[in-house]
Amino acid sequence: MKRIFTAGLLATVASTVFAGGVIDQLYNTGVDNNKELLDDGKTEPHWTLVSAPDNNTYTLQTIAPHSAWAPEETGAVSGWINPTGYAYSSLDTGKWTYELKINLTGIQLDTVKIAGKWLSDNGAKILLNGNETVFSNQSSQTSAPFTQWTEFILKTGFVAGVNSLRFEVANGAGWYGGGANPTGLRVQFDSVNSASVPVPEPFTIGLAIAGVALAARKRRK
Ligand SMILES: [Ca+2]
Repeated sequence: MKRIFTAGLLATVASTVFAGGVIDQLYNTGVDNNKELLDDGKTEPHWTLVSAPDNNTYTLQTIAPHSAWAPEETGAVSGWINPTGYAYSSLDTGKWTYELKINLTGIQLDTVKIAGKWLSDNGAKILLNGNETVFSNQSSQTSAPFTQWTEFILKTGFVAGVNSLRFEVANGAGWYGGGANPTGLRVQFDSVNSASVPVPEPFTIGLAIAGVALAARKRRK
């Protein structure tokens, strides 16, 4: 009897803790569907530009980085992107907002932890589902945002279903007092933790109930 009880419990555990919880849509900038770095001059497949200071519509492109930016190292798993496909394009000052949509259907929201880092020209802040996070490197509009990685860890603010992750890149005024100047973004996810919503199968629920019933009977004896 004790053996049956144990078996019932084990079956339940096995069915509710099954592996999964993979967040498929977590793509670095500049990579293909297999998360391999794209060549320069390709259409960015996952990130979109949702607002531009000049109100034009752009399709994001992979780019060879500007000489002032951190280079893409050998074996890089993320790449620079911008609205024109050319890092030296002079683009308006103001907010260039990049977005990645992340579907968390079937994921336990309180288990989600996404850690990564970004480079941007110029400073950017992260918004999750329209809400500002604490992650920003806009306090420095010098070279730091595009030469030194800024790290982030997102653990709260997720919603069931599709989530909006935005990097609001503030293109600063040109260094020589000019207006339009280069802008771009590079985002890299380094670690992701998440678990599936547990879905016990009816068969194992039955086994568990049987196990509990047997244990109760045993206790009465
Ligand atoms: Ca700039």
